[in-house]
Amino acid sequence: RFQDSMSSVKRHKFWETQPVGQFKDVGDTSLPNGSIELPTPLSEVKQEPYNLPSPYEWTTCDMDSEETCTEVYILLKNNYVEDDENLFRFNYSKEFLRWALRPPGYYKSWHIGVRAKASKKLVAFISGMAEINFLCVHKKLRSKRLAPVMIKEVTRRVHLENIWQAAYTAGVVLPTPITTCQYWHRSLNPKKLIEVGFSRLGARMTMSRTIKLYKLPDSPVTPGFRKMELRDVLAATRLLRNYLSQFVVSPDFDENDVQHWLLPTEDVVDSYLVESPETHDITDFCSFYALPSSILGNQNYSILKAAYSYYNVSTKTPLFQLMNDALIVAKLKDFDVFNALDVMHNESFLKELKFGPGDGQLHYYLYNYRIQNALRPSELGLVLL
Ligand code: NHW
Repeated sequence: RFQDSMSSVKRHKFWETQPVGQFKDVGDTSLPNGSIELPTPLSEVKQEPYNLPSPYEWTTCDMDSEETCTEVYILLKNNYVEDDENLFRFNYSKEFLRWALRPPGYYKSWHIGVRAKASKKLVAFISGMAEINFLCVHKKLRSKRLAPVMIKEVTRRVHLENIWQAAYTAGVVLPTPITTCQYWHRSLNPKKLIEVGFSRLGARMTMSRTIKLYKLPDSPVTPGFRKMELRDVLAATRLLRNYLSQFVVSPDFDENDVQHWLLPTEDVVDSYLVESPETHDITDFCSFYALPSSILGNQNYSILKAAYSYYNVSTKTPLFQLMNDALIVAKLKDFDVFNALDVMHNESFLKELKFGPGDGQLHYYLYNYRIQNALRPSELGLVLL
């Protein structure tokens, strides 16, 4: 077959052994949607951890401990995801990590670290929330096949809780994405973005015309637009559950989840809603999380402040107007850029609100669940951190 794309020709020695959609099965309509492997009795799940290369040992990272949280923070700050040109690296804050890793009902045993036995230095990390995230191996230990052992170990610990599926995203192509999304970026501080190499001055544009182009009003325009509070959790949960039910893949949030994931936490996550001035009904909702990146090797700036669109629901305020208000409050909070994926109904406002397409793609995956027909990004109702 001559039409195989590069990615489907490439061998994946590890991923070919795992219960995930395989490239060779793409287009085979005889395969059913759903679980690839059936759950096994818990007594048959391997009881001991996988073996690591002998200089290393497993550690469970206690995220309640300030010291351990700092170790995880530093590992990720120095070794986690960079852009293709190595200009920026994610810099998840400690507060963010504590929030992301301790949702309602989380398992401490799913915060898995690897230490060098001799120095006790933390050299790798992976975490499970049955959403798998923060897989990171120290730069000096790359390409030693440590990642497959970590993935097998997190899988084992998830299985021990009688959970058999998981979701994850990655910038790399693996067998087999359920959908591939694109990041879009809305400049809030175009001058800084251009100075640090995040964006470029457009053709036939001057700096002052660019600044004018991205200028926003000083305050939100929608009457009744305000920050979400604890008393809004029930209304926000209803709004979100109703909205998310239309997508092929989406989270099943209850009130506890909404309180944890969406109630504003300073410098971590922010949510706003529209309360009708007449009826006091909550009609619309928008949210974003704060994920700064380190700027590598710039004299003037060390941190890029980025807001990432999270979950947005409009029932009365047009979505583009709601998101325009989200941009306004993000700008007031001094974010440099507002990022959004083309998931859910985001396509409908991206161009109109002057987002530009990024070069990064984000692939979404499910572990042990086959979806034979790839989804369109707009059929996906899931945002991972
Ligand atoms: S994506 C962010 C991942 N982290 C980074 O990019 C940080 C910088 N990079 C690194 O630290 C969000 C290393 O490069 C890592 C790979 C550790 C990525 N996902 O050890 P080796 C997440 O955290 C495969 C999955 O030699 P390395 C999501 C690769 O294809 N697999 O490589 C995490 C190859 O396998 P193959 C990935 O560079 C989801 C093998 O690893 C991957 O030293 C995890 C090579 O290993 C990635 N991002 O370390 C899966 N990157 O078959 C969860 C590479 O191709 C699954 N690989 O030969 C679900 C589990 C739970 C199930 C429960 C039922």
